[in-house]
Amino acid sequence: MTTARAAICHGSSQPFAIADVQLDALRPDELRVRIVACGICHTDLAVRDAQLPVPLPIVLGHEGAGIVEAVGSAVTAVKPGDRVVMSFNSCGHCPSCAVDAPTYCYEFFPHNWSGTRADGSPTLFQDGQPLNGHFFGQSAFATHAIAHERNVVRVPDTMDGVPLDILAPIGCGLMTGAGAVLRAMKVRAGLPIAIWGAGTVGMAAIMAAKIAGADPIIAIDVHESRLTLAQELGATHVINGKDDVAARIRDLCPAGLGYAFDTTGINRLIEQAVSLLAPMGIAGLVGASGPADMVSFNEAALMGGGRRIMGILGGDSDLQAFLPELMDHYRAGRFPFDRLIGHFPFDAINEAIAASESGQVVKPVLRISEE
Ligand code: CXF
Ligand code: ZN
Repeated sequence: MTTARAAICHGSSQPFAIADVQLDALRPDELRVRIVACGICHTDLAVRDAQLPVPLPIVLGHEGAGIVEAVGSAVTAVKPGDRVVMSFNSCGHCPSCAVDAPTYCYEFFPHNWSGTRADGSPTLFQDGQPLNGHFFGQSAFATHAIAHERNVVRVPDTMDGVPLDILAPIGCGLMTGAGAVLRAMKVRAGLPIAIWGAGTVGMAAIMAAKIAGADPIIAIDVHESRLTLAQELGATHVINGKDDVAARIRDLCPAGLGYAFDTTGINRLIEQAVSLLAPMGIAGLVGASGPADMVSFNEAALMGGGRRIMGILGGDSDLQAFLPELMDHYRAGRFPFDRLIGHFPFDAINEAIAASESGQVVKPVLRISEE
């Protein structure tokens, strides 16, 4: 067993507490990563707040980056010493995985949210007792994590010199926003897009919309500081959500939107987004609303105009192909997501969460060990 320091989440009533834990021995298809940095995502906080069916207490963290320390006998894709970024896990053999759409893995829950390996065995222990972990096949709020070939991506040598504490968050909200634009909706040059919500996912969508050549690129948020940053990252127009958003969009795009992208999950805004589509327009939905919520839309307009509503998870990302593509965009200056990051020491995990919740930092990243 390997000893690690990990931040344990006991629920919303207590701060995360850093403690010693033990990692199980590696199985043939697993690898151990020494974590250098890990981003904090709203999904971590949704688990803390018991909004997702993930068992507590648990070691969270699903935007880890680090150095491979050891590999099981069946692992061939990476070797000790490799720099890797981590993302969600998947089974590799269901109908979705078979068409390289692993975000829709039929076995997503056991591989990511069960608190154990997919077969139910624990990867973490504390004082000899099993501890929930293996969150997104990693649990990277820790100095070390057990991961899999399918949820780690070797950082290409072209990225030498780009630190892991910048690359860490690439495998979640950033790929979700960019993948929604580039992979799912396949945004075409010259068509208008509006993006509701300028957090990590929305900002990634704005940068990707600029890469795709969308025009205009309209960002909507209620925080002026985010609208300013959105403009710096590629938004051609910004609208404060407190204003009359629909009227402003109709002014800017009288024929309607080619793409309406909602990252908020607020039903009123989803309905607004759908109502503003041009013929053949696509409404991409990535924000999570309540599990029992319903939205409504006008069927005749949707059908008659060939409009589409598309639910998108994880930007339809195929990790091994898409994360290196995003890293290339970063290196070329087209995807400057480092502008969103605020760094915190591992011990300051609770301060980092507070900075995210107050809106002060778009993407907090914990520095866990030296690269
Ligand atoms: C996930 C959901 C499943 C695919 C990757 C991204 N969201 C995490 O916060
Ligand atoms: Zn996430």
